[in-house]
Amino acid sequence: MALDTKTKKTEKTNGQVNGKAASSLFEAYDATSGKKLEIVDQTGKVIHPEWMPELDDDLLVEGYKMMKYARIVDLKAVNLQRQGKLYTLPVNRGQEAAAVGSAMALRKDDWLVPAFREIGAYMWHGWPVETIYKWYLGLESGAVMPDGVNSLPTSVPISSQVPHAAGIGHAINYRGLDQVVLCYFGDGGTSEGDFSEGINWAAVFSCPCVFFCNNNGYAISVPRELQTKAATIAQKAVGFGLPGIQVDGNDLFAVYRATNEAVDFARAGNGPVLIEAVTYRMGAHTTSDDPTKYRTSEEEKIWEPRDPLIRVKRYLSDKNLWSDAQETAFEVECAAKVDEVVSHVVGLGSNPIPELFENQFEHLTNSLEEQKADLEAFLAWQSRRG
Ligand SMILES: Cc1ncc(C[n+]2csc(CCOP(=O)(O)OP(=O)(O)O)c2C)c(N)n1
Ligand SMILES: [Mg+2]
Repeated sequence: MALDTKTKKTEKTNGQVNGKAASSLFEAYDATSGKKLEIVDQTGKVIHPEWMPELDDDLLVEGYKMMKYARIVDLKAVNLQRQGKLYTLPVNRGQEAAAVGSAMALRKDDWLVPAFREIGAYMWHGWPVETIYKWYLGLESGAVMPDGVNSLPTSVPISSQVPHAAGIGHAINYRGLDQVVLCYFGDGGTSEGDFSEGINWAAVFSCPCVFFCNNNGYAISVPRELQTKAATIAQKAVGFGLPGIQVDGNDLFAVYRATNEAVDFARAGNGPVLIEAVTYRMGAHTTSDDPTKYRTSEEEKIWEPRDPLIRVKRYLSDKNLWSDAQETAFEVECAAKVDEVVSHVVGLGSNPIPELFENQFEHLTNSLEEQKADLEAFLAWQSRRG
């Protein structure tokens, strides 16, 4: 790895910027401390005012609205799938604070590198709902980066996006740009080789990457405790030589505070940070999964009152920034927007065959040519059969 990268504007020394500690937060919540950053509790009360981020009221309301909108988009998608109108899709419910709170820390020109359970982050960063539903329909157009949105599409092969994020970070350094990459993956994803290879590369070359683990307790049916012997996912940062922090992933404020700090740290040229957001997948893994086979309803009930939307709403209501009447009106507005999208996306059909194959390589390989011919023959046979 003898590549030379153009160094950025700040001097770098082991987690410090120009000789000063880069972040007192990362020191106070060091990955080995066993501490988890929590700022606002379930009742909407600020329990750690010293870490309360400076969040403009309007921005906070926008963040809450995005969480709510993402929830509505997700629930609608699950309903449509149950009616056979969309294909298998990952259920997002419960992870809205982790998705939105983290994406809120990005600038518009920063890069988003998602896994597949971050609807709120997609939407905050500029992906239209329409594209998200197209992806759930299996359409290639659902994976095309919208103009002006710096984001890779959904990545289903677990953690395969982590080296991509490192690569984007490397390119940012090489070109001397001022951007940051926010890369998501799950707790299960931290067992993959790509996770280690990507983070190691980013660490060695001080790539401006924030690695964000949505620890939702499970990798399909495998509980987090069986996934790794590490006490926390955040601790894994130590071996790579970078700051790691565990946060309450259902606390929008904690997620935003930590990600914002990590983004600043990375942008200043200090290299990557690993954030572990402890959350819970309230729904099934995907619409093809049955969680009753591997977890108890008692456990699900424990997480119900920890729903990330509840505490932001309580916080906002206590400050008279949001009311039940506004909530109802907003729900109606979102439902209408989603219905409008659904009315022209659902029923678009499946991929035209050329699109399915031609987006892969400039020239099709021999085996892809054969597969394409086989598929065309099969479809012709199917239509003759009626
Ligand atoms: C390389 C690879 N192996 C296996 C799978 C099948 N698979 C899909 S999701 C998943 C679990 C992922 O768990 P986690 O990383 O915790 O993310 P979560 O689904 O909980 O958001 C697995 C094993 C896959 N998509 N890619
Ligand atoms: Mg998981």
